[in-house]
This record gives sequence, C-alpha cells and structure tokens, in this order.
Amino acid sequence: MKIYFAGAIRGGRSDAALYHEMIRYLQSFGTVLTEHVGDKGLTEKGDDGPDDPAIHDRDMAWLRDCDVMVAEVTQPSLGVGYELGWACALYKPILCLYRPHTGRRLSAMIAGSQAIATAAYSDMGQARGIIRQFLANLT
Ligand code: 6K6
Repeated sequence: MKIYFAGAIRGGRSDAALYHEMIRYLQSFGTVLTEHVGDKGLTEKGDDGPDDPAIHDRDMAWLRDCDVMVAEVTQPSLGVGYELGWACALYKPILCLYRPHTGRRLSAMIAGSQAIATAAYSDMGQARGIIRQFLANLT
C-alpha cells in the first residue's frame, strides 16, 4: 500500500515529532511516499532542498500514485489544504486526524467534506487505533 502522509511544513513545524511518530506507524502498513514530512530537522524556513516547482511536481506525482492519503491537520497549512483538494478530485481515500483540545477548529471545508473521513484524537494511542481501523476498511 502506498501512503501519502500530509502535514504542515511552511505552515509551522510544531507538530513535526508527532508526524514522525505517525509516519513510523504508517510504515507498518506499507510505503510512506512522503517520509520527509516527519523529518524533525526540517524547519519551516529551510530552503536547502529542491526548488518549489520541483517540490510541487514531485509531490503531485506521489499524490497521483498513492493508494490512500492520511493527513494530520491540527496545524493549518495551505499546502496540506491544497493536497487534500487534489486527493478529493482524484477520488483517493482520505483520513484527516486532528486534535480539538488545542483549541483550533478544523476548517469547514475539511470537516464538512463527504469525501474526507475526519477523526478527532488526543494522543498517539488513539491515533493508532483510528488509522488501523481506517486502513483495514479499505481492503
Ligand atoms: C523545507 C522547508 C521549507 O520547504 C522545504 C521543502 N519543502 C517541501 N518538501 C516536501 N514537501 C513539501 C514541501 N513543502 C510543502 N510540501 C508538501 O506540502 C508536503 O507534502 C506537506 O504535506 C505539505 C505542507 O505544506 P506547507 O504549506 O505547510 O509547506
């Protein structure tokens, strides 16, 4: 199973350690195409990698190729919103995880979409259960 994990980069890296842990768990189900999203050394300011058109085109190719998208959406991110819109248009199964106790409210365009499964969670143990069940229902 090819999994596209989405999480904020320039939107802010405060949840980077959580993304890392989620990606580690997702790797027990298949290949995570976007492992770099969980790189704790990647800052929101860093620009030592590929240029923006290369990032966009590579990520879009992975998005087209994936079997499922899992996104952590607590930290708002334009890039993640863009990826979610494309994943909907490409009819990919999508799971969005968010933590309501942070006080942020999820965008109505995500929470209200019938093409996206959204799940609230408070810790990684709960997130693991949600992910396991969502992926089991795909097969
Ligand atoms: C590092 C620091 C700043 O820019 C970088 C390199 N950028 C990216 N590398 C890989 N994927 C990226 C990069 N920027 C955005 N993305 C994709 O968009 C990822 O798949 C994330 O899910 C999403 C994050 O978007 P922003 O708007 O928070 O950056």
